[in-house]
Parts: sequence; C-alpha cells; structure tokens
Amino acid sequence: MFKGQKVSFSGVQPSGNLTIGNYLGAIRNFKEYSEQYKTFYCVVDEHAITVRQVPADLRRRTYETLALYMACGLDPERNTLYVQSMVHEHAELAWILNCFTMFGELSRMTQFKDKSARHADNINAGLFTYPTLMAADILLYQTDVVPVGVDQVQHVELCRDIANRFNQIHPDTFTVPEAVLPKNGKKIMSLSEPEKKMSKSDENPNAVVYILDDRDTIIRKFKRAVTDSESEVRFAPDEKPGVSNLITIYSCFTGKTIEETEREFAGRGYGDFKLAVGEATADALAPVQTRYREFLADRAMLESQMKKGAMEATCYARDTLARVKKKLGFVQVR
Ligand code: ATP
Ligand code: LTN
Repeated sequence: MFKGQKVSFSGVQPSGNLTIGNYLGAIRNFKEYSEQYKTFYCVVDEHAITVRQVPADLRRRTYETLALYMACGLDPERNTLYVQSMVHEHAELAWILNCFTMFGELSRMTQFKDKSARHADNINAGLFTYPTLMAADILLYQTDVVPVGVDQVQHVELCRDIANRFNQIHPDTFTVPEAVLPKNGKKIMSLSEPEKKMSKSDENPNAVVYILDDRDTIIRKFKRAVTDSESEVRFAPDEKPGVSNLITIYSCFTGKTIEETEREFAGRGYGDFKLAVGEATADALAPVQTRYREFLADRAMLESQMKKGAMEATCYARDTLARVKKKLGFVQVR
C-alpha cells in the first residue's frame, strides 16, 4: 500500500487529561517513526464511549488531544493526525473482525476485566469488543509497528491473532503488526500506589501527574509521592516500587541512565531527589505546554487539520476495507 514504506499506527482515547504515563509510554515515541515510516496517529473517540462520557467534555478533549499530539512534536505535514469517528471505515471493519474474534479471547483481556469491575453498572458489549475496534484501527492501514505502553501489548497480540486467522482463510489481506515499547517508561506507576499503573482515570489527582499540570503542582505531587522507609535512591522495582518509579521518570526526562541517576543521588536522601524529579519533569514539559496553548487557541487550524487528516486516512482505509469486503464475498456494484 505504501510502496515499501513501513507503517506506524497508534491511538489515544480522549477520555481524560493526559498523564506523563501517556506521554512517556506512548505519545513521545510516536515521533520516532515520523522520519522513516508512514505514520497514522488517531484520537480514538469511539473507544472512549465504552465508558459513559459527557458529550461536551468528549468534544473538548478531542480538540485537546489533537493539540497535544502537535505540541509533542507531531507535525501534521509528516504524520496523518485524525479523529477516529471521522473515518467510518474503522467501525465497519470492526464489525467484520468481530466475526473473526472468539468470545473466549475477548473474555481473557485484562483491560476488560479491570474496566468491568470498575464500571459494574455499565458492562456494555462495546467494552467487551473494544479490542476488535482497536484491531480494525491497526489493520486498516497495513500497520507494521504499534507504539504503546505495556498495558496495551495484550490487545496488540490479539490483533495479531485476528490478522493471522483472517489471512489463513483469505490469504494476503493484512500485514501482521507488532507492538513496540519504549526502552524506558513502558509502565509509569501511580505516585500514591506505586504497584498500580498511573492512569488518567484515577480518582486521586495526587496519584497522577498530568502533562498540563503547572510547575508548582508537579513539584508538590512529586514531594508527596509514596516511597519507603529507607533513604537510598536505588532501582529495585519489586522491593522499592515508589523510588524505582521516580528513578524511571527522572531518567526518561533527563536522558540519564538508571545507574547515572543512582550515582547522582547516592547519599542524598529522598527530599532532594523528589525535588529534582519534579524540576526535571516541569522543565521537560514546559515547552510542550507552551506549544499546546498556542495550538489549542487556534480552533480553525485544528479543525482544518482534522479534515485533512480524515481525508488522508480515508484514502488508505477505503482501500483495505474494499479488499476485505471483496474477499468475504460482499457484492460490489459500482
Ligand atoms: P484510562 O485510564 O482511561 O484507561 P490510560 O491512561 O490507560 O486511560 P489510554 O488512552 O488508554 O490511557 O492510553 C494511551 C496510551 O498511553 C497507550 O499506548 C497506553 O499503553 C499508554 N499508557 C497509558 N498509561 C501509561 C502508563 N502509566 N505508563 C506507560 N504508558 C501508558
Ligand atoms: N486501546 C488503546 C487506545 C487505542 C490504540 C488503538 C492504541 C485504540 N486503538 C490502536 C494503539 C493502536 C488504549 O486504551 N490505550
């Protein structure tokens, strides 16, 4: 489809304020592929409605997520940036893939189990079939790599199984994609419960650092971060999950290795270290925040990017979908 060029695809839900987990685990790495790959980065609003959303909030966050993609350095001239619901091929392929996905496979997804426990009053079919829509997102563009955090690997594995199953019945339909994880930062943990993933839907705002938090808030949140009763800045995720998480964050934002970080803070206690992590995070996010404000203020620009992105994406998505429908035996009369 892309004359030998490889394809990168990923998505983020506009379901809340984005966190440094989203940034370090996913968005920051999208850019790495911009140079050599054909890249599609999507705001997956259809995934977001598997959990109840306030319409005005969903709309606002859709603009915000696109502005944040751009603020993180994704140039819309080099990357196709778009909104999922503006390309109807996603929903259409998702239905088809539902018929190639097993009930048992979906039942094993940990995100489904977690979210259905958290939203026990709304265990809807969309929450259950969420991974088939995600597979459709990925497979529509003949994707090679999917940059994500570790929590999404299980979904990408399922997508591979679906693609292989489909290809076995209808050869040469889909490229089988692969999840790619950042070397450092694939799972940023909560600041107050460091055994848990940092998540944008966490109810405790002190557990989470948002990309758009101001400097004082960032520093305060890190000051309050849960550590342990020792005072040694040492990387040992099982023994010292809180401190290890802070080391990871520091090392992601400064580019220093874990060992360099341990050496830098040897004999210096947690107070100093937490302040340094807060400052490094605030420094690294400051330029992203400035660009974000500029982009978000220009609604007309964002809307024209949305249109352009959706048109570009549709060109490719339409091709794959037409091929799939033909292979399935759907009548095509033009
Ligand atoms: P929610 O809390 O609503 O489930 P989320 O914070 O997990 O959302 P998503 O929109 O589901 O965010 O994820 C977007 C991307 O960010 C995914 O690739 C996901 O793997 C990555 N990601 C999310 N949280 C983290 C984290 N704590 N560490 C590393 N990567 C993360
Ligand atoms: N399921 C992902 C978001 C997502 C996605 C995708 C990621 C939807 N479609 C396609 C990569 C590729 C999540 O919950 N973070």
